[in-house]
Amino acid sequence: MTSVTARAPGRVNLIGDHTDYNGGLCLPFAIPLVTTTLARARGDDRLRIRSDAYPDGWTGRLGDIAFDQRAALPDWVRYVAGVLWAAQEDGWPVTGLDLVVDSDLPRGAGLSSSAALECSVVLALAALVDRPLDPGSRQAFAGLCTRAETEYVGAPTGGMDQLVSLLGQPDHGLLIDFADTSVRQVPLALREAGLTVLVMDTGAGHELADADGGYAQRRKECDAAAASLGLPRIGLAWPDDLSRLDDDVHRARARHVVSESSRVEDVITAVAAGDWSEVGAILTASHTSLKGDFAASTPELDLAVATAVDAGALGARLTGGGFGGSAIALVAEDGAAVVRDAVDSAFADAGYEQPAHRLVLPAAGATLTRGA
Ligand code: GAF
Repeated sequence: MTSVTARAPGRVNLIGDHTDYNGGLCLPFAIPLVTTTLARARGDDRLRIRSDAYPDGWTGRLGDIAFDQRAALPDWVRYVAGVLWAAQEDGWPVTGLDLVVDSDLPRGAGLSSSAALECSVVLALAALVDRPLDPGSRQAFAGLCTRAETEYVGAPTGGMDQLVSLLGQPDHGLLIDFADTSVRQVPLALREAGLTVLVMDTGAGHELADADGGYAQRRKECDAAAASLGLPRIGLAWPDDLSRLDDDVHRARARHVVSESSRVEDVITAVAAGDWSEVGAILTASHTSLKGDFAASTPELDLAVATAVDAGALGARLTGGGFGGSAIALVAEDGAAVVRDAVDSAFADAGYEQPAHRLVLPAAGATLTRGA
């Protein structure tokens, strides 16, 4: 029986956080840590899902993943089942499947393990049902995965992670404009510039699917700010609209979103000019905005960012949703160890758990292999 293996990466967001669901700009890149799904079509309606990376495999029938049955599934299986559900909704001929999932992405680290899981499943499924796998199709698959996450799992996320997992390219960032969901590959010649990105996982897990959590609350605040201005999404506001927001909190959230999209544009300009010091300064300004106006940081993330910059990083910021997870620092290859050691010492002095560090460069998006 035909089997396929799909590998989908996690991501680092270089800049542009909490802009996707607000209709703004972001510039993430895929990283060389992946989730792998080995998939085989069955001749019946049984689903067998298992993993060494996740607890509690699950076996059932296609009927058991119906929308109103989803609460009975183990947490991580909902991300897999959500993709199968969304594919069925889109008219894909989904049959019974055997799925084996593995992953080297840490969960809760803000590196998009959920999107990598969804994207590995959707790519494997697409191959099994003979869908084309070109970039345009992949963009549609990202939308399908986002619906799985927002509607089936109930995590009110915005779509950046799925797009970059499916469309990322080595040595490129993916500029995404969520005003119209258009994408453009942006060369990021970090290697040639002798630079690399240090990911500092603070170990403080974040949970985007929590309906009462910070991420969901910020999304509501942004929606309320947009509604006050009569806009569909706050990322579509002009800077001079912000003074019309009477609510201080809404004005601060909106100021972050609008200024963050400008910072993405400024980073694109600085990258094109090869001005990496300027890129670093903009990353640090992004963190200040995420910490202050958006209140999405934590003491651990702030310490990682401040220490990295003091120790010679060109710039640093939290990456992804915040409220825990990881920060990134733009560092010279030969200065990375100094930055890492400084962050470790600062965490030890503060009594925080030691962060996990990784050096990453923009890597390939999801790939597919036919046969086991
Ligand atoms: C998380 C979400 F999944 C993304 O959609 C995005 O909103 C990000 O947080 C913040 O930029 O990764």
